[in-house]
Amino acid sequence: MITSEQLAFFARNGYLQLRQFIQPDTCKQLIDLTWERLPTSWRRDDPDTWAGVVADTCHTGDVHERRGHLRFQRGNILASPHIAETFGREGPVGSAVEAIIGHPIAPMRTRGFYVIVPFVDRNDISPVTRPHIEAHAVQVICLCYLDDVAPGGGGLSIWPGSHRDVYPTMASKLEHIAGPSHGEVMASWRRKMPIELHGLQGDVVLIHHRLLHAASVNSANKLRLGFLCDYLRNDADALCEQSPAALWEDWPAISALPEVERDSPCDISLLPIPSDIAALPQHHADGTRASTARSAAARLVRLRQPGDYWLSISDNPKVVGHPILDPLGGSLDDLGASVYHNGKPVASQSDFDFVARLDMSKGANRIYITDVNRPLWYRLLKIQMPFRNNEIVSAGILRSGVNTLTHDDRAQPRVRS
Ligand SMILES: O=C(O)CCC(=O)C(=O)O
Repeated sequence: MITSEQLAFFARNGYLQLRQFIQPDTCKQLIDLTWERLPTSWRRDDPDTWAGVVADTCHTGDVHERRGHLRFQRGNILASPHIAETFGREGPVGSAVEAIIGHPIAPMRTRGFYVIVPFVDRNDISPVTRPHIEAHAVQVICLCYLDDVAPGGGGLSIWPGSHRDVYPTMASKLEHIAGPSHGEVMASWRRKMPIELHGLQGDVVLIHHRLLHAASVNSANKLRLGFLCDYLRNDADALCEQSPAALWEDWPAISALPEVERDSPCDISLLPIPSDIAALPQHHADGTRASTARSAAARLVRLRQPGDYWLSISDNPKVVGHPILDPLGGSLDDLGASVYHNGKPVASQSDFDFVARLDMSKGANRIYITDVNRPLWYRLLKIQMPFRNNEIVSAGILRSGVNTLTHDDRAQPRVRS
């Protein structure tokens, strides 16, 4: 079902757009599921109602301060039979991904409904969103357009060809661990204008995991309605621990293409971002919570390394059983706790929860958590790959007053109040 021309296009450019690949009925069902998550005051036929403060999975904030980007990643999305049938391993999208990779895939991971609300009259904000690669392990990312996406209407921004430069800058094949040249390579691609993939209802955009991409700004008069999911090979855990070498080493279907098809230059050459656009901010500086939980999590991703110890303190009890470093709770300012490691104060590296790397000394380490005046939970994580299986070395509730956590390499930490 995937032709060798399509494989070669993916190899050169890092993406493939399968036009009208998903049935309109399925798209309509998924649109209905999206609307179940949008504010009840919003009306499908009235763009004037698409404004104000919205709570999505990432945080609660004014929709325009978030460049119109909303993500709904929880709830009954996984249970929807339309999603499993269409995007699951045996469905048309899962099969297309397996054909591109050329190796059995693991069960698909649903990311959820990604909505981009029209963002008008904001000429003082950059129309180009900063590109990224994912913070989590993934090999192929899928974005399905649930409705038509006109040019300028919130189509995915991509930097074709960037996968070839970015892949070798990583220290893991799949996890986000940056190697020494990563920052410089990212900076040079960030200076280029992306292209935007507009499309029709049912189009499926598949991208290589190291292709730079971004959610664009929607300047049309309708919502950009999308569904996102991720694919990995069934042996992804082992790949996470390996360092990248040749670009197509884990893509047997692409490796098997004749070199001339696989390795020809990218079809599109990108222009530099004009200086007047490059000078514009991504958000309004005032009134904008630039540090959303999502960007806090993205910052932590760039800092964690296998073997590190990280301490989190949160007002969300879920932190106790959660092996991923992301903050889960509220703003750091509201927590009120202070932390000392071997007598020295420790600052949080996130604006949400208290999250900090502890440079453990050999032998006994003492961590004091003081000024606890409300229910708070802590966890000490040891980072290991795959990152979703980080070791929870110790976790529990903190008592009011002073808590002492001890840790050394030979013993499990203990907490006393
Ligand atoms: O919604 C979109 O168009 C893209 C979302 C995206 O880039 C991402 O979350 O990785």
